[in-house]
Amino acid sequence: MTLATHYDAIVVGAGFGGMYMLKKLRDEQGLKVRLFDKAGGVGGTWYWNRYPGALSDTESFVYCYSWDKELLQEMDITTRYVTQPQILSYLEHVADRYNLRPDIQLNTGITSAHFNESANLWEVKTDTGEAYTAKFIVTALGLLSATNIPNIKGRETFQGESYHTANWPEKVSLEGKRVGVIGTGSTGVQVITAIAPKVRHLTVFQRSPQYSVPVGNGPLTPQYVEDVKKNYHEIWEQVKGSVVAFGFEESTVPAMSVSAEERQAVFQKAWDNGGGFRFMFETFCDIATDEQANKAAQDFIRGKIVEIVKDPETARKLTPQELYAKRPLCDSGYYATYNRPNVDLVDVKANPIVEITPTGVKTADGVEHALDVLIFATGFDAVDGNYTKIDIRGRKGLTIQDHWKGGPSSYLGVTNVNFPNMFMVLGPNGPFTNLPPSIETQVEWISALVENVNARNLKTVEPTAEAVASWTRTCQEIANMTLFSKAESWIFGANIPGKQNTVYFYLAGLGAYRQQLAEVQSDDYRGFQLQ
Ligand code: FAD
Ligand code: NA7
Repeated sequence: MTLATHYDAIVVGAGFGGMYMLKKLRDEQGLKVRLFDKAGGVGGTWYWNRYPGALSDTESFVYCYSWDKELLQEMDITTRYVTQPQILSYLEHVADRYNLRPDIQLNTGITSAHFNESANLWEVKTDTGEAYTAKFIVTALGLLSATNIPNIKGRETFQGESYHTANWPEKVSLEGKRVGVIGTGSTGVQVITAIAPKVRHLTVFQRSPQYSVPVGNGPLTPQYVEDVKKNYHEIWEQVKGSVVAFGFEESTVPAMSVSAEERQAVFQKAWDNGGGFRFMFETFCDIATDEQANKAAQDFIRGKIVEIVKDPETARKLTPQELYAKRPLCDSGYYATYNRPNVDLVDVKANPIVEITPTGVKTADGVEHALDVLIFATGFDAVDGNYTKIDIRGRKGLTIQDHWKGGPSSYLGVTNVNFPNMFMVLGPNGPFTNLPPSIETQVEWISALVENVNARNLKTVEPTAEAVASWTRTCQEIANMTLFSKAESWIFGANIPGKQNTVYFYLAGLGAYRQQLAEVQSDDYRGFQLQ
């Protein structure tokens, strides 16, 4: 029997979260740390999602780490948004800049993590047959990372090429091919818009139509970039005190407090400027909370769809009638894509997919849509999806699946009762924001807690059951104040058949979240059992 190698801390996931966690624990606390990722490279989301059109819809200047002041000054910001290859190369640069790679083990999936109560250690196993122990484990598994491929009859029989957008191979040629895309979420909107001009024919299988506004991408002036770099300190202060952390001030004006003409002008300005979160949160303060305000935004976007899409029947199919309360989308000409002669839209709510055949997709009307390539832009088993794939066991062998059978829970989005010394980056009921600043917030807070535990020579830290229950209740109460809880999307687990439709986020914003963390810390880690 070979003895398990011991580390002070094991980190899982080499995205924004895991890499910063490795740096903090190794370089600032001098711990012996090993980071594992099943991917063949660093980057997390941006390693996996290489589909055409993949772009962060957070603006470039705030889709990065804020902690490396020199890197912020060195960054080559040229366009308003950053593409997948740019973000991947940024994260690869971070791995090199901080010499993280020697402590990162790629192509290694964590299959189990069991807490040994007598030794107060995590026992970790990998899909490469290795065994490790560690005092701490930090799971930075990604909240949009476990892919969702719907179980459509005949899926395995398809003889053409088939890809999920989040598992996109290095080189795929779509030129001259008949391509089908299932899914019209954020990813579907991006991939559809990007590939339509290249493929011979594109068939889009749409289950739910989407509200989307222009992204407004384009080159930035040197003056703009200079101003950003000069003001980075203030920018991050604003971001970290704001709600959605997207780098703009959220509006404080209720939509119905202004005249219809003014409202229209505000929406038009936001439409012309671009950005999904800006449209939802910078225009008025109550689009996500008030039905009337929400309807005003819906009506505006519906009006745009009719204006843009030439064929009335296609426009009708593309027009959502539901609340505007999913993650707000933005695009580079999505609706206009349907004016192209090589693009067809199939409404699979009215005309469901009955099966995937060796040569295409068959719908209920009996039509077989012939395809060379089938793309699944069908999203993710979000938030807890990667957790429940691992055999994680806490005290008394409690599995994470059993622990979360009433719905995923946490204290502060980072810890769980019965799972001592385990910390989650972007775990259930963490903030719903532009994510790098939230990730940083959590990593820094976890790092401080680990330091505290070690400085006091403690064995374990875990929250109380009451603290977890209270945080879950708080998240539920906040969610109920928003319209997001009334829409069916991954934000509430509604996209996966059989998944708990419940709260998965703390929706009060990053500023409020940071305040909660700071209070808990200054109150000697209120809600935690330190032993
Ligand atoms: P990830 O980057 O998801 O990394 C998790 C890593 O964990 C992965 O590499 C995975 O391989 C690894 N892993 C998981 N399970 C295991 C296991 N068992 N063993 C070993 N390794 C494992 N956020 C924004 O704020 N703004 C945006 O505009 C935005 N756009 C996005 C667009 C797309 C297409 C997607 C998919 C996500 C987007 N996001 C966006 C969210 C994005 O996921 C986060 O911003 C951020 O990249 C998450 O970083 P992370 O380190 O937490 O997780
Ligand atoms: P999303 O937003 O979950 O979108 C997935 C899409 O796939 C959505 O249109 C779904 O329709 C559709 N879908 C899922 N299952 C099916 C089946 N069985 N049949 C037809 N259509 C289906 O995932 P994305 O990847 O686009 O975006 C997720 C986040 O990643 C995004 O918010 C960014 O933050 C990055 P539905 O709407 O459920 O009817």
